[in-house]
Amino acid sequence: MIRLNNKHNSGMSQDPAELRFEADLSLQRLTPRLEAYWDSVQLENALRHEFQLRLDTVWAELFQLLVELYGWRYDFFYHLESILLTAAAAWAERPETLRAVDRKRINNPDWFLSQKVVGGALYVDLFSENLSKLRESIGYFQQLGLTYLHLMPLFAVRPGDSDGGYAISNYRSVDPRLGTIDDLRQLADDLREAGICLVLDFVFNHTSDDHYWAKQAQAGNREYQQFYYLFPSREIPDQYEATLREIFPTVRRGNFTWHDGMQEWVWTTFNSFQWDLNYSNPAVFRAMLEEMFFLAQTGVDILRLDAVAFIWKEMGTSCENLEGAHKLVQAYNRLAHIATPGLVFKSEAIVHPDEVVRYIGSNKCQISYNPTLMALLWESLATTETRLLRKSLSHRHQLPEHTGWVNYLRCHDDIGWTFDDADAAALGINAFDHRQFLNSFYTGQYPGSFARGVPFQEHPDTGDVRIAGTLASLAGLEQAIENNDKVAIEMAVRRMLLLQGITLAVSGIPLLYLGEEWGMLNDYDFVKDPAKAGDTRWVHRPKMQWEFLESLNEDFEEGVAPLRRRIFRSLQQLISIRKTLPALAGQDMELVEVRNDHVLCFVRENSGNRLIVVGNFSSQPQTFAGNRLRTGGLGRFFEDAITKKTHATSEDLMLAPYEIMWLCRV
Ligand code: OTU
Repeated sequence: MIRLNNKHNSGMSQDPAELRFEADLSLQRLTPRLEAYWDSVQLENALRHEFQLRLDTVWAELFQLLVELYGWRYDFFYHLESILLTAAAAWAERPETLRAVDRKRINNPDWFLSQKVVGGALYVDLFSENLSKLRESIGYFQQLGLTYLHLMPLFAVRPGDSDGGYAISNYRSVDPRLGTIDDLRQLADDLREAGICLVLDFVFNHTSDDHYWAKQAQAGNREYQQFYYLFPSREIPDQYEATLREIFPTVRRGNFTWHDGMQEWVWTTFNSFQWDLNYSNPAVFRAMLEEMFFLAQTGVDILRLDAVAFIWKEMGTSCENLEGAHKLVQAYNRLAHIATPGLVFKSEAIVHPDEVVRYIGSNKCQISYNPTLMALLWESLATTETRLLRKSLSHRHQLPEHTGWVNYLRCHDDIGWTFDDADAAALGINAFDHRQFLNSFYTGQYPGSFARGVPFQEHPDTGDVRIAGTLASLAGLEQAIENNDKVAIEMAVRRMLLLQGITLAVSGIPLLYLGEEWGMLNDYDFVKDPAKAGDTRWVHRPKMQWEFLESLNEDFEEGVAPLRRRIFRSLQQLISIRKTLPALAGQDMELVEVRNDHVLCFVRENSGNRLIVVGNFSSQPQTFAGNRLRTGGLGRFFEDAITKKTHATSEDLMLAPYEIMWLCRV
């Protein structure tokens, strides 16, 4: 049945019926192995049965994916068996509290689309020093209204520069400066108790150069050398290089790093100390599956698939967004569905919008960052117009069932202008020139710009650049405070709240980058730390200023305290209002045409509830005829859920500079 074959032609048939037959047969062959494993761990029958039900539903799909990825290998069935037994072990070892979560989520796969879900992201060390101190902040997260917490990578890392934790030397131990695995488990439990789910990164494109596997490779161990992409001469790297992009061109030109000890070129897409894993080797797939399950068992609810676009490589391609990458994600998803079914994947693919959506699906990544919305919100602020934003939303926002966007304004990374050139061209906008303008605007060079951004990874040849900076600094607060300009401060705060008001109301999960709630500014001191100085993204990763929180309940009216208080209170209020509005749950969202290019208007609908969002992206008041909102179906009178003011469709609707309204039927 299995024909001997080569890499380009898997041993198994592509004919669906025959493949199905092969899948059934292989499962039959593996069943005694599975039974023997269950017996060895004395797993009770009910649990075996639950696993089996899920296995039966996804096996054919999983089998096909693995055949397509690895079916050409002589040892395919050995790997298939070990992958299945890895999943079985994960289910057998799954803590009962997590199995309970699994069962709830199987019955409610849309749980993350509730309007009650609101996310936040932070660095443990910068926010609260360590994990045990972070537990003391659970009350703070609740006060703000968070129900989803993304902790930036907190695992053991190489000394010195570790790319903010993204160069992991051991996925099973926490960075000793932050705590232990037990602290992490304890935190996950406490968060769950508090109704907050835990999000951690699955950094699976690369390991640190001091990970055990990398060290073994350096010591000459052939088995582990095959975990990475190593080349003795420039010949092959040069051939790949011909079609590769450079992601961190100021770190090193090209995608390969020479290793003196091994006398080999190592594939390093990001920093030179981040070694790309070789997923064409099924041993890597299985090894990382084990690491994934280990993370899941600590109580992680959502795994952020870091740098997912890069995990599969093929000569002559960009080695980004390849079919192989999609198959790997899908195979991991199916295995998680069998063994840790409550676990949700979040895609981190900051790539062209057509490619971003391809990672999203209930059998791939259920949720995904929305880099296009993020970039276009900033674009709208710079141009004061919402044309490109609306163009993009009109045909790009709708997602498949049981999936959702993660909508954010800032994160720990840079801003890249990832809109579609054709969307821009359709509006008469030249994409190249427009990106130049946006870069000039957000680095504060463009005349009249309010922004204080910093360039990141300027490409020496193409001049291409991305933007670093905090929400507040990019929205004008830094400049305004420096100039002690009250009007400019007011405008900056309004811009921030306008953007927050949009991400809290479009369909999906809103995700704050903590610090935003206080309007924290750029921190230029990162250059003093040699491990950070070379990476300008640190400018927007400031240390939490707890004195802001202390000033929350004091009532002095001088200095910056009242301003910080206002920013915090306003955001906190928007979040709590969001949670009361069932129209903001689910996926339904439609643009409303109001014939004013400075305005964004859309309607949200969910089980009979409706809400219209209107936002003014200009520094001037804007007006449009109220009856334009009738298509939104609100009736003749409606109320702004934020200010509680009523309006009538028979009158003009007046929006103050940067004003946002959430309009509901009265
Ligand atoms: C991710 O981002 C992380 O978010 C970064 O913090 C890491 O440095 C990096 O991976 C390596 O682990 O290049 O500038 O096109 O934009 O995956 C950020 C996708 C990054 C990349 C994205 C990557």
